[in-house]
Amino acid sequence: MGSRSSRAAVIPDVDSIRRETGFSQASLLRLYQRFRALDRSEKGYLSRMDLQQIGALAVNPLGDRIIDSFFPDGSQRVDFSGFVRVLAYFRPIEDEDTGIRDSKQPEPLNSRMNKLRFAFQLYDLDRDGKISRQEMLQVLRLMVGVQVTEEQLESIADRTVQEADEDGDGAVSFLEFTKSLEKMNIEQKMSIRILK
Ligand SMILES: [Ca+2]
Ligand SMILES: [Ca+2]
Repeated sequence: MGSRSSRAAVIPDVDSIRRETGFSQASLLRLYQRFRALDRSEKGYLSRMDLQQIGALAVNPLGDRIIDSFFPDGSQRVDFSGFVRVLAYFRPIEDEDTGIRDSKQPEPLNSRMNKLRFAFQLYDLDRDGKISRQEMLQVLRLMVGVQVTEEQLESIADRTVQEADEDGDGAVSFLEFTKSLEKMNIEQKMSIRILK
């Protein structure tokens, strides 16, 4: 047990991962330990089943969809950098992030806009850039409990789409999505503390 990764240097590509995700060395080290603990059979990657052990995802109604996003091209394994890249969207916005940023640097993954983009693609299953009434209905089905009838769900889906749909094409574009969530504290809702 003694030799088990106590230094960030053991993490493959640690510097580029840190630049891309904004996680500190210390956080990356803890995430790496978490990654290795989740990887119970020491495969060097995580499967869908490994990720299902994460409590914050298990209790999230969209947990399965979030887990899907760890496997963007249909592969069934995610390595450490892929794991951290998704988690970076959920990184709480800390005080240190509000400081002056080099304008040449890309927008951090946990910015409000990137969190919104990530949330949007959880809805937009067919990736056509719009949330259709049907896609809205599918998300509501996951989020709302069994006490709501199908008919009620359909009317909630209709109303939700109608309220956000400014150009009247019957679907919610990303821009309409961001506007409809303007008043919602997405930064907080899209923050999952994976580290205790
Ligand atoms: Ca769509
Ligand atoms: Ca629209």
